[in-house]
Amino acid sequence: MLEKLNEIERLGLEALETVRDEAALEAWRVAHLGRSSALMQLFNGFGQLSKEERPVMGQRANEVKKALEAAFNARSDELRQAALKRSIEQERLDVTLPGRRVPLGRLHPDTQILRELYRIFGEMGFQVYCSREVESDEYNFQLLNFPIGHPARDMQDTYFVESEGRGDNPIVLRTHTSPGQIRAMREISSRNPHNPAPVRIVLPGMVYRYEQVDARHETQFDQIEGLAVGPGITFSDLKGTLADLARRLFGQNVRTRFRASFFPFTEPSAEFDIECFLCGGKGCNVCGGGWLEIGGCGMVHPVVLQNGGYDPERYTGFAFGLGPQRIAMLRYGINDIRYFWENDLRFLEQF
Ligand code: FA5
Repeated sequence: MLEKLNEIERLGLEALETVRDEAALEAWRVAHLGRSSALMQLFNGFGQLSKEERPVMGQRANEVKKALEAAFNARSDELRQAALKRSIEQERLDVTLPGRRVPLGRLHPDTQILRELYRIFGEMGFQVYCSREVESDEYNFQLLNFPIGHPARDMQDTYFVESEGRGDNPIVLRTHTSPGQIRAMREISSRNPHNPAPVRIVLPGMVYRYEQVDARHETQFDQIEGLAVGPGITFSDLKGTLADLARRLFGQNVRTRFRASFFPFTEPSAEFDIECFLCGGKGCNVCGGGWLEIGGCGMVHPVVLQNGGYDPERYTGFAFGLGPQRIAMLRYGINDIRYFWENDLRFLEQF
């Protein structure tokens, strides 16, 4: 039996030499130290030994068991160390590699131009007033002196969102920022109806029209409305304000012009144009004839003043509605307005 024990020890230690990974090590443990291993079988057979033999064999069997366990633990440590070494070598962190660039966002060109407009108008004493994007027909048209069926509505053929049960006052996506004029005047005049405070505000925001889309027309675009109401405001104030705006945006030598026009809510009315920088005034597919229309403007119509709570006998005012995207087109040399909302990074990354 002693020989058998020596054999078990020798075979076990030899087999351990060939173990190269955790799975093989576990298989070795089951084969050489597990319940059905030759060694354990021997332990089970000790009952049949004589009294004299039992302690001698028992001692030797325990020595073999300890030797195999110690060899197992040592091999297990070696394998763990080897695995660690391998993973350190293979997954080495090279701290000298340049980091991955995190793409940074930036402000949309439309937001950039709007912020510049807020700054310029702020310096001129205008406050920013926010009005609603979903309007009623009453505010979008009627209170601005466009009665039902007025032909001037055709210029702003539009999106009505809810008509049922609302008679002559359907809900509409606003077609211009001008309804904000009424909302602002009503809000300010309601604070002191007999002696309302003067108004000097700009109203930015999205507007929506059913439009034939081309290089300078979109169906969704933004406007920035301006409104100044007070005693003694004249058309010269309007011209001076817009000409000054153009100089602050494009420099002292910018050429501007006012063309007579018609809006039901201003009288007299004009269009405000800036010489097209894209073609140098020669005429291109963006401007048409060398000038790009930037906005409409005029003196606030007496009916509109009245609808806003201002007595037209005591107050006058001017208003304008500009297209910030058209301004950005001239400013940044963008030759098609459709680029603005296409979300094409090749366009957006240029600003
Ligand atoms: C109006 O919307 C008037 N509410 C402006 C106004 C305000 C006049 C206050 C008098 C007093 P108009 O439709 O011309 O006017 O539009 C004004 C500006 O918005 C245009 O000059 C242009 O810069 C811009 N705009 C108009 N239609 C489009 C469009 N489809 N796409 C992009 N920009 C447009």
